[in-house]
Amino acid sequence: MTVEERIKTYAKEIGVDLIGITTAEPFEEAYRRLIKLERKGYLSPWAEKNLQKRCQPQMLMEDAQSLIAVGISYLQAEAHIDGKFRGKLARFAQLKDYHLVLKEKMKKLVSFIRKEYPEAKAEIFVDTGPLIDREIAHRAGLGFFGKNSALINPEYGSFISLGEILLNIYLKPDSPLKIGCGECDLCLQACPQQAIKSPGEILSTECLAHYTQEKGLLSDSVSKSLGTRLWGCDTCQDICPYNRQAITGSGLFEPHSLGFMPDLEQIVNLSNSQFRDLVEDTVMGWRGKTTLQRNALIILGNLKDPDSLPILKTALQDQRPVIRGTAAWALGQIAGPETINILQEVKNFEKDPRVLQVIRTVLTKKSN
Ligand code: B12
Ligand code: SF4
Ligand code: SF4
Repeated sequence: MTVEERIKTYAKEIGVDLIGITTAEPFEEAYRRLIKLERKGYLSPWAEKNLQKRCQPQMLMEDAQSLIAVGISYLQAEAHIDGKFRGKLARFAQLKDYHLVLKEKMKKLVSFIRKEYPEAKAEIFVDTGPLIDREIAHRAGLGFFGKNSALINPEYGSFISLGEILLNIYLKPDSPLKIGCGECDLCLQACPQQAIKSPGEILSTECLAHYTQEKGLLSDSVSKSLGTRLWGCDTCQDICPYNRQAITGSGLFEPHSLGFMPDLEQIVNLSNSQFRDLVEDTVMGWRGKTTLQRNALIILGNLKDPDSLPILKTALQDQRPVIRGTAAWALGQIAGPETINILQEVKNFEKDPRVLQVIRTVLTKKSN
């Protein structure tokens, strides 16, 4: 067995579903694509701003020679959960934080590599690093770029989390796959925000996955578009034929304690210590409690069920303007004179101009 074969065999033994190797040469085509997308204003505010750093691994390790790309499938059976007020989590949010799982597996891989190359330098990246995970995975042969911009593996589909190891040793590179979406354009049609502007080009700040993580009050139209999404959006992946026939992986990711479809009342009432215990080891932890609770209130508005009035009334008394404003918006979605009376009353003592604006808009709409 060659050293590359030994590394790949070991990776499979520890549960890594996909592994491939590429060089640490600059990603020149990706750089040109990023410049074009930056000019169009499509890039995410949360990704590394220095586009050269994103595409030149040697800016991160001067003598870098190779990149090992890994992918772990998070496709699992989704159990249906009964209960009135439930929110939908995108698949990556249904399980414990993938960053931790991938990093642990890649650390094991680095230890394995160091048995062969004791002096090897290695840097591990998952998601939050400057490099473009999908580009590395693509060049290392893990999959192709879908028109929804996801990295799709022909067997595992696109519900795979990606990470990479940057190394200063030479490993024989793999080749990219030579397949694509063909004539299909189901994801472009399915996107509720029309955020997929053309194949592979996402206006990231219009994507619902972005909005579920964006802080602050959300607009009326975005709030409605969120539907029952509590965190993330899988619409352009759920519709993809490659995911319908995808195989599941080694099942490394464990579900977290909030369940597949969290109880919205529980989310709205989370104390700080409950948030720490239940949410911080998930991908929903990084934006803090308020953003998650705001999303839960939006869903209650979209569900339009008068039984949620007590939850919304309590939220109107919250100290945080984002929570009060979103509760007011949600109340506005529920028909009936009671909601108007509640909002008329709070209007008299509300001091925050943004919350007052929401209340006035709701009351104006209701009186027309
Ligand atoms: C910022 C970010 C976001 C932003 C912007 C996403 C975007 N598409 O621009 C927001 C918050 C919206 C987001 C959403 C999601 N994200 Co995100 N995100 C990132 C992050 C941190 C940077 C991505 C980035 O730079 N985007 C800019 C664009 C231009 O680059 P790109 O999306 O990577 O696409 C490149 C290639 O795929 C290629 N390309 C894409 N399509 C095509 C088509 C053709 C024809 C060609 C030639 C090339 C090509 O060009 C791009 C630039 O080189 C990466 C982690 C990382 N460090 O890379 C995760 C990452 C891309 N996200 C991931 C996931 C899982 C998601 C969500 C599915 C989460 C969810 N369920 O809500 C959604 C999917 C939305 C979507 N359709 O892309 C995974 C993707 C895994 C996979 N199998 O593809 C990543 C890799 C995290 C990880 N390590 O696992 N994300
Ligand atoms: S994740 Fe949702 S909102 Fe974002 S591009 Fe895909 S379908 Fe559109
Ligand atoms: S839905 Fe169709 S066009 Fe979109 S990524 Fe999947 S195969 Fe490609």
